[in-house]
Amino acid sequence: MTTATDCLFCRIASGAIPSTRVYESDDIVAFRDIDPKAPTHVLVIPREHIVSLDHLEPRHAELVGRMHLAAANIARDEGLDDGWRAVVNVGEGGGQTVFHLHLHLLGGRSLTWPPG
Ligand code: DGP
Repeated sequence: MTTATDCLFCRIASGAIPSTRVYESDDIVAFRDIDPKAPTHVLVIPREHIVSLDHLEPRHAELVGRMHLAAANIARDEGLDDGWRAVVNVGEGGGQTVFHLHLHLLGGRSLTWPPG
């Protein structure tokens, strides 16, 4: 697994920085966002240091699928029966501030479209 010692989310994945985990597996960790934008706001990340969707390689296809399956299972566990949203910000212009791939799972309130 690739890790970056100076990457915040690598350090959360390893447990060096505490977080409120809701799910983990061999290759994925999910934890609550520190600054939630909805009653449920969970970040689903790969343990591997991948900078963004722009940095995916073909070998990551199943991993990205498993990240979405994890999000759907967490949404079910959180009781988000009315719907929820999965968002991935890509690059500074896309609103990305932490450069380790993460899927935002948002739910528990009415979500408008389009996002800002
Ligand atoms: P983005 O803007 O898409 O890169 O989202 C980064 C998210 O990461 C943002 O919603 C806040 C969250 N975040 C930043 N630092 C921490 C942290 O130390 N712990 C947790 N749990 N979340 C963090």
